[in-house]
Amino acid sequence: MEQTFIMIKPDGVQRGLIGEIIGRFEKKGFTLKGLKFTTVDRSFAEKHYADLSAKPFFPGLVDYIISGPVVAMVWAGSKVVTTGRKIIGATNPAESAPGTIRGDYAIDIGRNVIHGSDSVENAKKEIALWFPDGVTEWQSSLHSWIYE
Ligand code: DAT
Ligand code: MG
Repeated sequence: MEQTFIMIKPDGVQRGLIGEIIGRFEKKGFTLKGLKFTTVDRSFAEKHYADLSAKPFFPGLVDYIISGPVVAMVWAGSKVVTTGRKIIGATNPAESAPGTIRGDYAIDIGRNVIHGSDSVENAKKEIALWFPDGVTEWQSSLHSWIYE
């Protein structure tokens, strides 16, 4: 099954959105495979966002990600990378549709509550970075009620 890396950013944690966000992925039918409540240091955050290192907002982005605890997760399911991005909404909350996480809970692009991998390839890289010891393999007993 396809996997994606989802992270509730420090603002999402501080604003008490952990349960709400996990609930959206859970109720959709995706399967939780990894979960970690942690803070990361500057060099780790820079590695996670390495592709954006040339952007003018990069230093502020890294400061924000290391400013408090985050919830790092691996979710599995059919097309979970693309569907996860749809659940999250557009990068800029001003353009995120209502009903998406960013559309419902964020205003500024630099406080957009949640991260989700943008491709299967990047999901693999991000999962390897955040969960070097692997994830928890299991199959939900609901599987046959969610997939035909
Ligand atoms: P996404 O998080 O939707 O995958 P991204 O990978 O392009 O978006 O950028 C990572 C994060 O960087 C994004 O969630 C918020 C921040 N960011 C992106 N573009 C920005 C901009 N123009 N100004 C400020 N922050 C920005
Ligand atoms: Mg991205």
